[in-house]
Amino acid sequence: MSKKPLNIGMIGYGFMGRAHSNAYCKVGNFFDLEYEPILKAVCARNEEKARDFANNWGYESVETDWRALLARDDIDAVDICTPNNLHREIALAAAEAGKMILCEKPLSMNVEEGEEMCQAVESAGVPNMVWYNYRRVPAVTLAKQLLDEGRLGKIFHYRAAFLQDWTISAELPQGGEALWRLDVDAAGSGVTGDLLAHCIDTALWLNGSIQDVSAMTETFIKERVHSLTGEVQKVGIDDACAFMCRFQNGSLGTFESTRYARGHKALYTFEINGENASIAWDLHDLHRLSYFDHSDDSVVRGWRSVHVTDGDMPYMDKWWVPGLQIGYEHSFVHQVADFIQGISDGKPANPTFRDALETQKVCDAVLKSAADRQWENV
Ligand code: SOE
Repeated sequence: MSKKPLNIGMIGYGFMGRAHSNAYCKVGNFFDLEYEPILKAVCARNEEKARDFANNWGYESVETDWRALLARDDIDAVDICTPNNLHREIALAAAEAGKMILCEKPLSMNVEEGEEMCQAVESAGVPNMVWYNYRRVPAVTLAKQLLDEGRLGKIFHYRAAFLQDWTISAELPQGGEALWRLDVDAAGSGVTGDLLAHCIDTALWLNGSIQDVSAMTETFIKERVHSLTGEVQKVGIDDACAFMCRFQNGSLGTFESTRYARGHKALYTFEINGENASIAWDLHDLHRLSYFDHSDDSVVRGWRSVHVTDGDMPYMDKWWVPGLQIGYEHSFVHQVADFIQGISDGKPANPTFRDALETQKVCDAVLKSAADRQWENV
């Protein structure tokens, strides 16, 4: 069956631009879908770099102004891979132009912007999704299935951490192409929006709404040279953040994130403890799900390490043969596949902008709680 084209216009070409482009290239080879992504155009201010990116990934054309990209009739879906401070403006214009939108996480700089973005895509009626990719790691999707089947029983605890160590040096500048995540004007926040947002998105999906939070943040290095101005400027982002919370289902949550955990490059972990069973997952071993079932015979009871590679496990029938694992990049392929399937079914793939706004609300409450040193309702 010949597939219908889904013409993609990518804005930005950083690390996420690569991850998403790879997903568009691969999805049609592994998933049987009605639409095939076509890499129509990549857009970035630096034309030479955009052209190199286009040549490497096979984009047909290059734009240097995102408004020109949005004005094109041959673009169906816009992928926003820019720093966070551009998400809102581009998304509003893309919705007005009637384009489908795939937006990099976090949705926005804050809840107000996020609300506007939700209203824009909903009144335009355009399919929309935010790239919280870890939902589509098969072991994480399996955790969701086990929870939905009620295997854990009543949930008591949810704990998650996302640890990195790449900003420990005081010599590291802030701002500019590679380091915008350190610049509050471009990023909105530090680890809260960049890393904890992933943990919060997964938690809301697996364990339901969060009621209230009590948080602390720290900025360990108070001033850094700005890459663009060359001047020493105050650092406005949070370098580390920890918070506790109550979920609507009565369970307690503890979350921690930092870029100052020497030895950890990208250690995302979560553990859920229920009345009957517990689940744990670790990004460094992403194809495994740890599972403890209290109903096992006591003589063999213990933590199992489930190798999530069999054909009856989420997404795994699309890949190799049982026992052969997949990796980080596949979570993006799965997300594109679900997005395309959602277009065919008329059922939006999650997380939509509206779903991602819930994560934004928790992030804003966390930052406010830390600033005010008190519990904050979400
Ligand atoms: C930051 O280093 C980062 O690349 C995040 O921006 C991503 O969202 C996360 O998945 C990995 O770490």
